[in-house]
Amino acid sequence: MKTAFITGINGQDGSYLAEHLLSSNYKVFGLVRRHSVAENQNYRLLNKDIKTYYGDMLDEVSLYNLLEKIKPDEIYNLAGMSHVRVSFEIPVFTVKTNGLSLINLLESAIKVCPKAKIYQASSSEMFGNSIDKDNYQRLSTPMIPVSPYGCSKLLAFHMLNNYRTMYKKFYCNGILFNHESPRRGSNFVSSKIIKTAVEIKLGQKKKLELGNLDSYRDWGHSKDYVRAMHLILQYNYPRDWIVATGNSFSVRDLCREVFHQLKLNYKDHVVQNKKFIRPIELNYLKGDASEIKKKLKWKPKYTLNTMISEMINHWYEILQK
Ligand code: G4F
Repeated sequence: MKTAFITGINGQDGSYLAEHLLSSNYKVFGLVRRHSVAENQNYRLLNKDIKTYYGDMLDEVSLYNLLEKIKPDEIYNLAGMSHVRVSFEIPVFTVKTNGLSLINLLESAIKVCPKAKIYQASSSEMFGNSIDKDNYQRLSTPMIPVSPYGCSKLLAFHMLNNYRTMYKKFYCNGILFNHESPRRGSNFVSSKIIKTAVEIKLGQKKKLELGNLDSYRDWGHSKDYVRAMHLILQYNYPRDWIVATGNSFSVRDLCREVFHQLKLNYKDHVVQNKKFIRPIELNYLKGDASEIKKKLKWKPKYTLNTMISEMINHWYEILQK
């Protein structure tokens, strides 16, 4: 029985990954930060076999002690400050939490569980507005981030690669494009649009306020992407991978589809509010995931439309109550 340690286990990806690994016969441990509202601590962790410990990516002592106690075979580093717009307001915290803290994890792992494989949650935000001539981003596309969040992730990306080479370790970056689900926080655009559209349908709200409607994203489903994380650590050798659907839609397209599924017209309800416009925008993301599809036989099960309907049903259930 293999043992996995997941940082950020109570997040969207961490919780799905924990369930996926349990179903693959792993023992699963996770790191959680203390939350002042006890009910919010583990609310995404539905399986009682998941064992969690308090800790913090910025507290190297907690990481060291936990890794020494658990001695995991695989570490998935999913913890972090994941909101791009918020990163403009708390840049130092973002860089410390997402970038510098990885060094705490790597240094501890090398000392107390030197054989552990490590997966690092890297992000398509690292590309910034770089785009290849064929409109895709891939491993060779220049990484020139346009947000503190993107910079923090790029620092971690390079750190992990350095440690992999220096110490000859099985450490891998998964460069994941946007991925959503019913467990997505409602301040990310997919959840915000779907939740508010359902509130409008139920007569609880009239308007949906958004920022830029003309940015494009490659949206997949978190459940599909956590399967990719696991496969990445099972490959013959350590390397970096792109995980994406290869399709790109604008925020406006997403609004159109969500409201259409609810038999509404987005034009009647969506208004722009400058508050949600970012100081710099990443305009277009479309990932070339051909390598992971070919070499790891990974394939998404969800389409954008099936994901939207699952999220609509989720918010209906909550909001009707
Ligand atoms: O849903 P978003 O906040 O996601 P964003 O910024 O693309 O970041 C997500 O994906 C990254 C991978 O590329 C991850 F690394 C990161 O952790 C996160 O998961 O915004 C998507 C788009 C942006 O262009 C934004 O400007 O939606 C636009 N948008 C328009 N109105 C809005 C809003 N975004 C949010 N959150 N809220 C709005 O009202």
